[in-house]
Amino acid sequence: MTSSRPQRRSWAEPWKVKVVEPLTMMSAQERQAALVRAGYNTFLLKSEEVYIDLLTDSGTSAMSDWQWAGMMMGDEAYAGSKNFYNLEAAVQKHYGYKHVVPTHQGRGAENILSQLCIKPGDSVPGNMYFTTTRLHQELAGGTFVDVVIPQAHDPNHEHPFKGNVDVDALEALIKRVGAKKVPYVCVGATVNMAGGQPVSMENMKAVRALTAKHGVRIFLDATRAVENAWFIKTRERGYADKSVADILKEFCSYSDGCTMSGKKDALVNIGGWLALNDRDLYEEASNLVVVYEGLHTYGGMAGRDMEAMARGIVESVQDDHVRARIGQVEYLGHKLQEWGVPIVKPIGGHAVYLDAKAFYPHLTQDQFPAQALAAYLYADSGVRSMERGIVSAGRDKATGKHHYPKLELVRLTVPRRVYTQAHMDVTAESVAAVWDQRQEARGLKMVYEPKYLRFFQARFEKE
Ligand code: P70
Repeated sequence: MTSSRPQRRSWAEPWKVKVVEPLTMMSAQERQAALVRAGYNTFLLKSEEVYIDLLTDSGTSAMSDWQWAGMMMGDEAYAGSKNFYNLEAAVQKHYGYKHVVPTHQGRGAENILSQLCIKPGDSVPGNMYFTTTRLHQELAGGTFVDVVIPQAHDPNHEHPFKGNVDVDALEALIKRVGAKKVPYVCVGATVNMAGGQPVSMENMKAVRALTAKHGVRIFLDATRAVENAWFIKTRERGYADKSVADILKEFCSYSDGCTMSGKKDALVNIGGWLALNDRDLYEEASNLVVVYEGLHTYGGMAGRDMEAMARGIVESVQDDHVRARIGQVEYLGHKLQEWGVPIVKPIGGHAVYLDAKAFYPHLTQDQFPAQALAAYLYADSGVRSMERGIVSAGRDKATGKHHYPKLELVRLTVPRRVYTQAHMDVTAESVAAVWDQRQEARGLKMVYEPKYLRFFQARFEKE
């Protein structure tokens, strides 16, 4: 055996390609013009202007032939579609909750949960903020309180469960404001803004034990809970021989319900749900859903969308699927790590996060280093990524000043079952080229700032 032969057996995707979608490639000059037109905001690029689209894993996954076949089985009845009952059964079986309210996507569920549970003056603890989740909490009159462990804010810390809740900080909050002012704890698994970092089963149990003592509920943001289950399987003692499906169900059992964006783990282009164990709360939710989403048996989705999601859930909890999905993200991350490119460690479940502060130490956070890095990467190769730093963090609702998050990141988000290893190679090589040019990088200034979730539509110019 030659010494260069790797001592391992590789995994490969448990599927083969049946349909392809051609990509467009523009010249460097055309990309530069597109960037200026888009105000240096990757959200404002046209998808035709993008070569490899790593903006998000949300709604961008490829569906299987079984899901597409399910689309043909859409029962588009206004009320009581059979696809709803299939979806409800899939959520009950794999997530274990009693009641299911369908919504058009995750934020629809967040809106309903926030309106039902949060009163003005409440505090809502969570393991790091998520943009839409926090906004709905604030619009309902609540204040988000970050109770993630401090290691989550350090891109170099190798804690295996960086998404964990700081149980002492949570207890201190409950004691300080009183349990009546804490409507629920929102646990995100995995934690998107920390770099796709997981929560351990042990931590979830500890949060459950603490909140049970105080009569406080737990609602999970289950958007990437399947990927979280994979990390429990591979990193936590006692879970190596359990299936992702069993781990997911145990994890969810320590919560009272969940909000869900089906556009991620559940392998669909649109859809979500709110799941609840409490019958009374469910009745209120299924009443409120008709105001914002649609009847409680479709919630903004077509019957065919619900069928695709019901089938997507079944596929999503297969060990082989999750192994290949996270394996691809790790492939990209390891490559960058080997080349000395600063990324968030450990590598997350759905994305590799570039550390823009380490790329551009000569820029202050007010010069939007992550926004600039995403623009340089697009200019280099047409790879589209997303800013996850000061622009995403927005402004403090009381003072109106910028939040200054410790993490100033660019997210390379990998859609599920869409790109090949060669696409990952091209991406890594482009990131490395931008890394080599880091000293010449210039910052940006914001010239248009929308009021809500500014990162989606803000515009920038070169300084
Ligand atoms: C992303 C997407 C959506 C999301 C999430 C978590 C942990 C809830 C939601 C909302 C899309 C996105 C959303 C806001 C800003 C940027 C991107 N995340 N919880 O790309 O679900 O989009 O279905 O309403 O990650 O990370 P939905």
